[in-house]
Amino acid sequence: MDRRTFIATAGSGVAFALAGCLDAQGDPGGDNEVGMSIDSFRPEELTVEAGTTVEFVNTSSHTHTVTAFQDGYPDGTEFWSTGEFGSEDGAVAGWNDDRSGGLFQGESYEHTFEVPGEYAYFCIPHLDADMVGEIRVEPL
Ligand SMILES: [Cu+2]
Repeated sequence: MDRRTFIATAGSGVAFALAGCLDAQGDPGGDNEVGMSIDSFRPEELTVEAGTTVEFVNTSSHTHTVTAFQDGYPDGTEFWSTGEFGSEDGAVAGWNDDRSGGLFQGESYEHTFEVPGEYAYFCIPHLDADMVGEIRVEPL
């Protein structure tokens, strides 16, 4: 198998795995995945090892965001969010302007957590419903 064939094969494998993540309950299908109901992250708390890429999958019919709290991530790491905003204020403004950062039904967002610590995040349109979550990253 030459390199190009290998890449094409690997790519289709990823797509297949993604489709397998979704189920009817709004729950994710894998260890390092967070699904979503209409107003909550599932699970709300997830513990992973440093260096893990977590996939946030919108398993609901509502549009959500995954947005770090401005004071909710360890020193030495950067703000993270759908839409790749640089701050919580920027993410909120983007959402209010034109729904930037919105994750629609079936879409997913990935973030890799390299530094141990606690990462608190929320969904901008559903903060009033207490749609918040936390990723706890443990040292290897
Ligand atoms: Cu939401």
